[in-house]
Amino acid sequence: MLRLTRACDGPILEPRQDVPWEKDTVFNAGVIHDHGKFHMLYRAVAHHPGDRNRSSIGYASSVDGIHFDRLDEPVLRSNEVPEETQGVEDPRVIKFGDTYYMTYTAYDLRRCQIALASSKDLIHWKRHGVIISNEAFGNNKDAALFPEKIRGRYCIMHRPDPDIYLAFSDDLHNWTDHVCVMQPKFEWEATKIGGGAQPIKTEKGWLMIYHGVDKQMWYRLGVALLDLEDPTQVIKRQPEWILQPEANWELKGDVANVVFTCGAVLLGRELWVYYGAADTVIGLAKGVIDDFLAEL
Ligand code: BMA
Repeated sequence: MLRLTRACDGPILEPRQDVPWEKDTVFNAGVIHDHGKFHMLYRAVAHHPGDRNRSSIGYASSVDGIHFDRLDEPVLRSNEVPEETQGVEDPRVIKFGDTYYMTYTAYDLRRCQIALASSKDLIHWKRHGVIISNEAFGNNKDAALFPEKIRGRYCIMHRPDPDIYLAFSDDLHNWTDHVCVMQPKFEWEATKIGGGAQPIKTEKGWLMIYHGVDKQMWYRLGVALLDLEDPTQVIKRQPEWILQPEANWELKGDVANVVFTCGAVLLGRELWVYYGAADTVIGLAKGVIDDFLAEL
């Protein structure tokens, strides 16, 4: 059975109390390894008494993947466009050519929708607006682009509650051929499942690390392998979770009992999975890709 191993005793990123927009929590980070560095886009929240939380997205970078340097200002703020009045959440990042693309949840209190932004340097982002609106699918979250075209088209995963869907596009804006690929199946994911890290290409298929929510609202991570040529086909899905809240900082925080990933990196044969813990801090867990491929 596959399990991830925690890389450190504690979180690798915690809120900076002296930085107003991220003074209370940092979590759910998209991560990409490029030009010899780890690049992290993370969700940050400052609590405002009497008001609802609003999330921003910050940028951090690191040479060793554990010690990150952060910017003083967020790279994407809430409330700059009507669809994002209540926040920008849960970024996932990939790169096509020389351009980085970030999918994230645009939240305006009434709706959660899938939005897209692009950047040449991971710091200056251009908004492309909502790309999967809630008109067709209701509240939607957990979108991640595949880092390569599939049979000539872009591919995205998204999560109309409670299932994981894939969709296809010629231009990253108009998405068609939506198909449900995974539904809740096991007890640890009985309430809902959703995409996690950006899909990772391996020789045997697309490795998908996703999250599952049980009836008690515990968030755990699971793993599945999707067909390389046709990722709507699930090759295998491990019945057991690969990471669950166990450490104190995963069990206690803004939202108790949560591990939630938006980004993973394949470094040689090691899989590095970054995850939000209790919606408050960021942790790192690792696995060996050969173990995953042998099992899946
Ligand atoms: C989900 C998302 C995540 C969050 C999780 C647990 O619906 O909003 O951002 O980590 O809930 O609160």
